[in-house]
Amino acid sequence: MTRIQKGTRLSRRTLLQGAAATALVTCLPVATRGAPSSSQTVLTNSHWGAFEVSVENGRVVSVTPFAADPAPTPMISNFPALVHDRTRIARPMVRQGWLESRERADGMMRGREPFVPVDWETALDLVAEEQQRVRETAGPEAIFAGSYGWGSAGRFHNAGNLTNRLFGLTGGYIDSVGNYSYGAGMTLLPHILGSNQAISGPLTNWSVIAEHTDLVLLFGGAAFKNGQISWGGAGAHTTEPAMRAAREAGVAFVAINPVLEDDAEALGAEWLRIRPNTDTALMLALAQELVATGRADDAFLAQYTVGWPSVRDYLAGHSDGVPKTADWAADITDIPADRIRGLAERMAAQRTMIMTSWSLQRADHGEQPWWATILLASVLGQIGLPGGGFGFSYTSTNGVGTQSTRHAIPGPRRGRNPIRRSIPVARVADMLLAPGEAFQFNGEDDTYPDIRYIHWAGGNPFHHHQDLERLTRAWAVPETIVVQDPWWTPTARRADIVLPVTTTLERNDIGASTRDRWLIAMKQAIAPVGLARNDFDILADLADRMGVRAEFTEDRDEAAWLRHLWGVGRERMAPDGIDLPDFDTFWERGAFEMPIGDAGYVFLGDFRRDPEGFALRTPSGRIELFSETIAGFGYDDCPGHPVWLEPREWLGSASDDAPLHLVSSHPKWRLHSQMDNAPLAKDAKIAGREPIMINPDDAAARGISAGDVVEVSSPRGRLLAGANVTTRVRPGVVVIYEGAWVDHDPDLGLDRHGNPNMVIEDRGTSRLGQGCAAQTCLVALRRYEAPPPPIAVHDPPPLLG
Ligand code: PGD
Repeated sequence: MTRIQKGTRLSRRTLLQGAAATALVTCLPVATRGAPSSSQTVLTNSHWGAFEVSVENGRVVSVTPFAADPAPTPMISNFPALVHDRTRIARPMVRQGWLESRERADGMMRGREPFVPVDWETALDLVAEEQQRVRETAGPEAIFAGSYGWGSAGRFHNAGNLTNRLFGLTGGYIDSVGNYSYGAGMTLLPHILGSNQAISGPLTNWSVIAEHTDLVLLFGGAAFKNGQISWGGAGAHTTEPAMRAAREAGVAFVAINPVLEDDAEALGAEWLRIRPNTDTALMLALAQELVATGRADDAFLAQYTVGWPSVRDYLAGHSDGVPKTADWAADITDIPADRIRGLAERMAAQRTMIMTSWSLQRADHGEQPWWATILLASVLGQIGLPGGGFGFSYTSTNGVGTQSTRHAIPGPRRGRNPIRRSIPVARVADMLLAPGEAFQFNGEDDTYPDIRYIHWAGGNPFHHHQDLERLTRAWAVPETIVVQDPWWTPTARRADIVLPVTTTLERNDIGASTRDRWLIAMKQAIAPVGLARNDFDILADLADRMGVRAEFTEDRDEAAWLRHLWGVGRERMAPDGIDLPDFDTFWERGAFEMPIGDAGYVFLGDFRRDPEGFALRTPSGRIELFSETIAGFGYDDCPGHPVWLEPREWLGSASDDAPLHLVSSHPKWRLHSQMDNAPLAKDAKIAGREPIMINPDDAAARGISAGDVVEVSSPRGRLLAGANVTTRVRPGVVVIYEGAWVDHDPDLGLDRHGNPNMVIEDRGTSRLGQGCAAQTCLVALRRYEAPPPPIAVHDPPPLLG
């Protein structure tokens, strides 16, 4: 190990010798180190839920769902193959060109050059040296460690947090704020409701909905598939059973969605085949219909909201000359006006719950459908009543509205970032391409920093970011990029230094999600695969080189951290009457079930009962239908109250060049890009590519049959996908689930595999939220006539040696 001193630089000769000496090892198949020879079964937890892992001779051979899980996902069956897949990174690697030329290497060659295997000492010396060099020559503001991504479950081994912790201790870094899931919504809601509880919960319990609600409006549709996933883990998948129970109790559902998912049928939902990105217009028209027919709850609006007169004028058309009538919305949404009027009548006559998905705000002006949801619910006046009102997360992730007791097991503190500077997370390519350029975000003005070094752990921007060709150009800008990941993802392939990480089955942790009532001892099942190491150990050894090991580790190893974090959580939860066992007892038992919490919980019930005592943390203390704060920002793309603004791309502006709207929802068979290299996702491919759902009318017009390879294009780029011709998608709309590993063919200039972000524009939702706007995209579609090129992305990249 080399302790990095000012100006230290490893010679190229030393590095290449190290590489040559280790090259032989990388030619061997990925194997486990020190794997137990006997069979064993251990319990663990994951974003896909808890399960038991059976191990034989050091290999994971099968998994069994956690006994208490009422609806486990089939995706856990991927683990045996996934953990030992050939795309595991066997050992640390350095891009050839970077090894030869270091910061002068051509950034556009990232992802196109072979890798040179090196040993851990060499790799970590290089990383530490690069950080030091950049810090000394360009300052901490040239380091981006705002690494974003789902990583894996476990309170301790949280790759992103640990990365932030190290870089905070070594002088600071540019961070990112917000997320791709609900970046626009989470910026908006504090202005309107005073908090993000409408996203993070607790929300009105499903048992209350089953008892009191007559009608559930699902803006964004029903999505059991999204309920398979829970950030941090799930001992119990509760969303699907809760929705089915509500259905059995007589609740009626209306799914407002361009796509008919299986679950909408299971719920007997009426399907309103709305045009994508037009829900705001429908919501405004429903509100106006309630007003025009005398059904608006004026007393609720007067007592619990501010700004209603301005919004009422806008709905009536007094402020812009356009009354937001059912006929007006019918032209925009393609939902007949009498159905809109009928729906408004039903809503007012019954106890109605409005559930709006995260995906709706992941669009141009994505703040508007969420603000309009709150407006519509306010006009209806049922907010805070059992089974009435609204919520934003019910159909987007597991466990919302099924329990409200929250664990308090912390992770290691992220710590302070001395330079306190960040960008909105989805603006990463703008930052890299335009250093010094001004941007606006939630009332603040700032400029983008000049980034020379990127450290990414636990995320896959070459899946999650929009306009991947543009990201490729942006990614070429920094001098050095380091990626920590277990697999050769598209992002790992585009790094200069790749550090291989263990999966959750190769380490110990505590599994706990705020949306789940189970705390799970995540026990190591197998030895690390290849030379993989835990993120914590990698970063601790880097901390050593940077002279901050003691501050980073607090003199604890994995075992000591788990004991410590459990102890802190135990102390924090005791005053709430939650009696956690001591750590040893928990670890031996393997799982702890938290009390269920308030099954009768009603979101904003307290506020309704006592609006002064439970005033919202907004400037007015009430629901802000008009926000002076937001109006004061002066953003024409997000004015002071909810409005219909034409998206920059939508079916209302479709042309012959781009006649179809591409929706890229979350997949049924993987989590984002995780498990794309596993059996379920691979089985779902069509002609080896990600499926694209096409309506039979659109397919026939283009001579496309089921199973064909098709090309999807936009001004941003091109991709190939496999045709799934189905009436489950409305005409004019095509659907590709996000997450296929991009497989760019530089000669053909297209993605061979079907990542929708190849063709989606990279622009924020508005200057308020600057969120990811992936659901706004028009494309062209044609049958691909040439012989389809083979897919290479599920093979490891070329290695030297
Ligand atoms: P994941 O595939 O979960 O996607 O984007 P995100 O980057 O979070 O990536 C997690 C990465 O962490 C994987 O590469 C995985 O291998 C790695 N990993 C897993 N465990 C570990 C670990 O222990 N240590 C380390 N170092 N790495 C680990 C998700 C993002 O995509 C999100 S949240 C949303 S909501 C967006 N949704 C859409 C969308 O709807 N449509 C489009 N077109 N695009 C989207 N992108 C966004």
